[in-house]
Amino acid sequence: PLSRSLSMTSLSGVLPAWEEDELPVEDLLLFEVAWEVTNKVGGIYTVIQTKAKITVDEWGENYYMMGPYFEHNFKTQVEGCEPPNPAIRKAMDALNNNGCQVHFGRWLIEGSPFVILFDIGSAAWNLDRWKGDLWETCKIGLPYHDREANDSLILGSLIAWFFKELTDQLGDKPNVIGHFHEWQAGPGIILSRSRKIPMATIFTTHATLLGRYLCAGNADFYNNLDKFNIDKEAGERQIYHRYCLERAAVHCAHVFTTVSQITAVEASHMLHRKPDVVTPNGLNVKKFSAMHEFQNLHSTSKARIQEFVRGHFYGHLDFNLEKTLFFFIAGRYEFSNKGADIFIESLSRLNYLLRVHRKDITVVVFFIMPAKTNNFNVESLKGQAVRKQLWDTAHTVKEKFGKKLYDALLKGLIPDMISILDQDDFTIMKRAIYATQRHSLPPVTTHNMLDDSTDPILSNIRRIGLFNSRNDRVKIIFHPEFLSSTSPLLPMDYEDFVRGCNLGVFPSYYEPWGYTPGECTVMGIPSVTTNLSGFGCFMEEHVSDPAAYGVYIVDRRSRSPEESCNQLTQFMFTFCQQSLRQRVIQRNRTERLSDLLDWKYLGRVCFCCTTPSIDSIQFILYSPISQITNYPQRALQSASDTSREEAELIRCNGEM
Ligand code: 1S3
Repeated sequence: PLSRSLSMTSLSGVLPAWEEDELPVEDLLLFEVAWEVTNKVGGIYTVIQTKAKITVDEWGENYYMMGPYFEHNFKTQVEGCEPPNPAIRKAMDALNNNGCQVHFGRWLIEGSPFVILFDIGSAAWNLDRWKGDLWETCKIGLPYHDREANDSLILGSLIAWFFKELTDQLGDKPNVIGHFHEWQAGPGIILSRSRKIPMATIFTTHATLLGRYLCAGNADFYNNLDKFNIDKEAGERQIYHRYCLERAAVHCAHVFTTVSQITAVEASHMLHRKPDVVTPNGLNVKKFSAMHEFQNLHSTSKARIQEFVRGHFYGHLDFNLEKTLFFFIAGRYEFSNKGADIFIESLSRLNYLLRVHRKDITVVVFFIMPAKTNNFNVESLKGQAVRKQLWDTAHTVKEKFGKKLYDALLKGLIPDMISILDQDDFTIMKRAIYATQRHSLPPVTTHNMLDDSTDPILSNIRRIGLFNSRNDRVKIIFHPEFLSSTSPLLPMDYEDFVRGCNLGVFPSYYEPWGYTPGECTVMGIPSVTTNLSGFGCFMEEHVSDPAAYGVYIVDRRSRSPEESCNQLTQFMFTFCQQSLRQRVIQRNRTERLSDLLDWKYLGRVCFCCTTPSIDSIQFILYSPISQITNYPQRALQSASDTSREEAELIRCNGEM
């Protein structure tokens, strides 16, 4: 199963051209190293987690993921077991016998990949010595106060040690590939290469440190890529040592990859190496047997969001929920990098447009970005309690009403509907209604914020004055915590929540790829992205009219922030004017794009294998899309396949 056909010709200047049919690779071992293996921090977790299934399908027991061990993560996500490969067992034993704990198991996600997890704490006593080794090797010094950098050195030292033990075990033909992600995995590749461990290495960057910092600092980044004095910029931001780790890792790798063309250009300037190949991020796309099933799921999830909104706006529920659209932004809380700044500004303009044009549409906008909080606030919890109480009251009265009506019908009478209720029923209903009175506006945030007065989202909401007042057509709910199905407030996981929304809005300025709009797409939910995000550029390249498929791309590259804001406002205002029917058709179109993002295509691996050693290098590559046969792009010739859309629409009845 590990023999594959190759059909690649030439790829880039540094890579060889080849044309072979079968490769004898049964004993080839692939190790994927990332800080986010079993440990969710950001987008890299999504990459490795969604890719696991197809990688395991292809590599079977020759594929292993490596990362840091955290007791809680291990207990909740991993099933411990014995490594099937004796060489791996021996390499682990060598570390364990020297007081550094290494754990093995299957990660309980789709594909159940093997994971090898290294306990940083158990090896921390080596830190000073390993810092010395790093300095001797490449003259990079790590300050004592940077915990993240120190931890990455401990992880990297353990991993390089493991690879040394493993390749010693494997003898003449080690056949080992290490694929390292992001700067935190950098020390592992630097040390493995400097110790001349016979293995092939790949380094993938998902963002550059300097790119992220410079963009967050409001630099005109993309117009000045070639002008930055990068050493100086890194030094001024006190990340010089991290930047050195990142740059060294990039230059040590046999193959350097990144996730989008825009980040490839950035890396050429910020890290001084042009990536050998761009590997766009995919998703594990689930197809339903019934075409319209995702529309039904939208309907069910939307009803759950509506329930939450009923509670949150109790006493102020003077807008029609059937004419309410749900928009959201979600992700790592990087205010301007993720475009929350222009989103808030555009919401203010959208509110104005909806009011002056007297539209009866209301837009409820969710901000799902984790910030420091001190739990849910009382007002939000009370809202859900009040809603529940009203529901219980209605239910009690309904039961009594139904029973009396039934008795009357049995006697052949049609009773006077009002007289069927007695005084007690009216009393409990009045008390329930009185309980819904409130003297404050529905809260903007669902939690007690620790930095309430300086928080950028709240500060900007205060500036534009969108406080959920009755006249506002745009209402705001800031949920500063990732969603969870066990939450007492909004008990939905992220996927269900996305399915229930109408539009995801991600107007990022700095976004090497950007999974959020892609996740919307595969669930058939339209979204806004930008031409500065890897995803947005990918869609522009592969779909002739992305907006027709519900992918709106804001131009943040050649327009001023003011112009981008206006464009975003127009996208949202136009979206608000769509009829229910148009939204259903658009969702069908959006969902049709999902194949483009499937790892089934994007994860196809081709490789050229020679006897591995430092001198004769193995290359492992994802196919560039242009070389994948049957890439579904060809199915997207026309956005106006009306007969098919009509048929799909007929199958989707009910409120959407
Ligand atoms: C990074 O995570 P982020 O949200 O910090 O890696 C992701 C996976 O490649 C990518 O989608 C995202 O744009 C990057 O920023």
